[in-house]
Amino acid sequence: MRNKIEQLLSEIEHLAAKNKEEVEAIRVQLLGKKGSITMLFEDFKQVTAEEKRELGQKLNQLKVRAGEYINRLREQIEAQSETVTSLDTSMPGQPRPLGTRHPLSIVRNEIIDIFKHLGYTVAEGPEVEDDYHVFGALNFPPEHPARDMQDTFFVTTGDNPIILRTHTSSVQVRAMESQKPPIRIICPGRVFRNEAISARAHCIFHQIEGLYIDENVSFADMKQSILYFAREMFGADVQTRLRPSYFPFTEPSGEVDVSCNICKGKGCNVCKHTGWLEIMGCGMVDPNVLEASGIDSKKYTGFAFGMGIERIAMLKWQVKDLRHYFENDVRFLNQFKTAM
Ligand code: 2NM
Repeated sequence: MRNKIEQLLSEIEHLAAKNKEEVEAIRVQLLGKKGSITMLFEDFKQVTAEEKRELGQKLNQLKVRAGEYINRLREQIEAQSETVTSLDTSMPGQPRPLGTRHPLSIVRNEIIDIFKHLGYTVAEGPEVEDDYHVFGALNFPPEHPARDMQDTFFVTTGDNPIILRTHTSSVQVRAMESQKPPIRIICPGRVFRNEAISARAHCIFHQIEGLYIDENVSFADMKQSILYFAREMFGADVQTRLRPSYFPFTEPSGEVDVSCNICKGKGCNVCKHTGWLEIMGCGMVDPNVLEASGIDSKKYTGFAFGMGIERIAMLKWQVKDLRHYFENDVRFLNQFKTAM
């Protein structure tokens, strides 16, 4: 009898049924009037007194377990048939909330698209770089303040320390090292500067830099490319102006302003009553930079430019605080649903 109980206990673990009828058949087979467990209770009457206690416990356990298994099978089958019979194909679908593209991605894509029409291709490179590709190859003198710990995040120290790139020009250096002119690339990416976080500064931000090198590339070519970009980005009636500036890697260098699209040049808070908004820096690539990367500066000239994506997006949508871009508050992000 003990063996019979053990055998049934292990058998019920493997019980399976495809429908209600099969569950009922299993119930009858085990617990029905002539079921195998019911019959065991009959046999139990003949058990000797000293075995009664142990076998009685075992037998009750078997009965309870069998009941539980049968109930579980029945529930499974009912759950299956419920989902099938309650399927109403005429019901409207469950609305799934759509995500939004991040405003910085929207602006980045827009800028890339504009320059693609001028024949630029996208180039990317490492965010963790060596000092040489971020500063050395770009004509930064050894004591330049941008190399300072205050501005740059260091990963290692030493001769050619590993740092986080402070601009995407390092991608352009790598392109100049590995490609022959003509080179026409646009480099979007994250850059890192050791700044205190505020409404106007963040330690991580996004840049797009462009580079065009070929024979006879002129300052006029640069001006016209930038004007084309400004008109595509801010509208056909935008005005641009170029102010002289200084960067180690370009000579001459300039800063580009567009007419304020909020006050139309009359003067307002956003343009600080100047009527102009700065959008980028630019310049003719310094011959030292070309030569450092193995490009013959007697044969080739080029121009480069760089802009902050956060800044362009701020101008486009009048975003007042940089920190919105990094906090991922859906109340902010949802405002750009229609802009993608
Ligand atoms: C800027 C402004 C002016 C620039 C220069 C180069 C390179 F690699 F060709 F030398 N890349 N980007 C550049 C020039 C960037 O950003 C404000």
